Amino acid sequence: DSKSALRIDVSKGGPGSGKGTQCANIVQHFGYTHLSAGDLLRAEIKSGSENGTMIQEMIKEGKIVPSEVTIKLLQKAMQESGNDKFLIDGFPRNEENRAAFESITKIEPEFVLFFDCSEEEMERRLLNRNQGRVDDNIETIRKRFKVFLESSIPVVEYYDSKGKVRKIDAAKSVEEVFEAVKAIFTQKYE
Ligand code: UP5
Ligand code: MG
Repeated sequence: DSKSALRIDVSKGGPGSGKGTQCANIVQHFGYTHLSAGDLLRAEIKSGSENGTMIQEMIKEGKIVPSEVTIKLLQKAMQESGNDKFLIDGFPRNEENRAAFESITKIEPEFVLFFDCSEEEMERRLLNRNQGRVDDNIETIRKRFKVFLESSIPVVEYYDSKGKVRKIDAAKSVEEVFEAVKAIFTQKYE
């Protein structure tokens, strides 16, 4: 069916590992549509939707928003883009997210970029970001790290067992990390 013609890659990595920064670079070079689940959820809060308050509370606590909410936003953004190549950033965050997305959309990622970075460095980046995110305070950051280890790492392990994970050392400079990312995408298209 038409859905199986869609191709997605997934960008994973802890809070502040540089997913958003690198995805912005990737779309410019490789023609993907970048879908940040976190950005879509934050836009939903701003739009004043009925789910907004619930989403805001969950983000403040570093918790994972129910799958059906996030998946609906992703599907809508995919349809509206008119593209057939997507880079999904920061989703799926737990096994339930992953299974629900695959069963609803029938899409599996071609590969998964994993931005590997120490907590120390991620914490430094998040505390320096200064963009007014409600979750960029030390209390919420600690909760985000805990959820990442407990819920998101198992998703990376699942994809790794399928040979889909491409791990990148994300502790280097933005330029150096992008060189490593480019090598992966270039190989993919060869
Ligand atoms: N920076 C980037 N790269 C750098 C480098 N190489 N060297 C030095 N500095 C670097 O980068 C973070 C900061 O570091 C920036 O200031 C950047 O300039 C600098 P960024 O690219 O923004 O990192 P990213 O990994 O995207 O960090 P982000 O904070 O967005 O990650 P999270 O995974 O925490 O946030 P997200 O927006 O995905 O999710 C937020 C919340 O939404 C979640 O905690 C959760 O509550 C909710 N959510 C769901 O419930 N479900 C979802 O599916 C998705 C989100
Ligand atoms: Mg991000």
